[in-house]
Amino acid sequence: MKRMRIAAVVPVAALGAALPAGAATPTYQGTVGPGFTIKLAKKPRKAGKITLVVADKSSIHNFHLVGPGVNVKTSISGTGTKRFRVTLKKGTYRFLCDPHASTMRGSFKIT
Ligand SMILES: [Cu+2]
Repeated sequence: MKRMRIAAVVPVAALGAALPAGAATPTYQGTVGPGFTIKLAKKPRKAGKITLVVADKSSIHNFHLVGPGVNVKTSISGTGTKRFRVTLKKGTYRFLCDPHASTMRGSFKIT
């Protein structure tokens, strides 16, 4: 009978890096409007592909995400749900409403 070798304990950080290739792309939900509001329900932290789903609920606002390698936006007059597949890299990303960028904005950092 063969002897079983006990695998070494794998550090938690290594597990995170060893996700299967077919792992689902994480989805993040952005919303603009109603009223003068813009938000991202949960902020991404890690580099990699994501799907950004934006609910644009206003015909006077848009949702614009800009940062390293990314520049996507919904139209100001348009409304509805839009999906963007983007690849995040290290750095700071800002999301804003272009006509009201001084007040309707937020950011997140990929480290
Ligand atoms: Cu606006």
